[in-house]
Amino acid sequence: MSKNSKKISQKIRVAIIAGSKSDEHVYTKTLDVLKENKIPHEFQIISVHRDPEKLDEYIKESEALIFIAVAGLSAALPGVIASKTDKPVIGVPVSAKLGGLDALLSTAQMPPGVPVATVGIDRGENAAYLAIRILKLLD
Ligand code: AIR
Repeated sequence: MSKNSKKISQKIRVAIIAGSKSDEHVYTKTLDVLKENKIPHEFQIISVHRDPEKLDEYIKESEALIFIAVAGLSAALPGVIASKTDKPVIGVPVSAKLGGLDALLSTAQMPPGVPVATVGIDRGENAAYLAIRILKLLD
């Protein structure tokens, strides 16, 4: 492997954003799969409702190719990210209340033209597997 290609492969590929530390039981599944598969990634906790400016800045600055957004309750995070970037966004609804149905609908029911690829409730690992499948298209 040349020096240059090594550098490219180490670039951040996936950005994981969770709405709260309380989503840890879900986002650790995502992080574990990305680590196991040696996918360069970065992780942030940003609540879109509590800190929208920070989210804005982060999306603009991140060099990641894919965003994974993990949130419960009125889970606007994945949709807001999708409204601010053309990169693929994978949403993970968290079962904070109502068994996660609230977050599932918030995540999946996006308006036309602003897609969020939604995995199952608390299925953090599937978000990572989907991101890896998308990244494989680049190889
Ligand atoms: N949340 C945080 N900001 C906006 C939303 N939707 C979500 C978190 C978490 C739940 O609200 O993703 O699932 C509760 O967060 P907390 O911080 O009160 O424990």
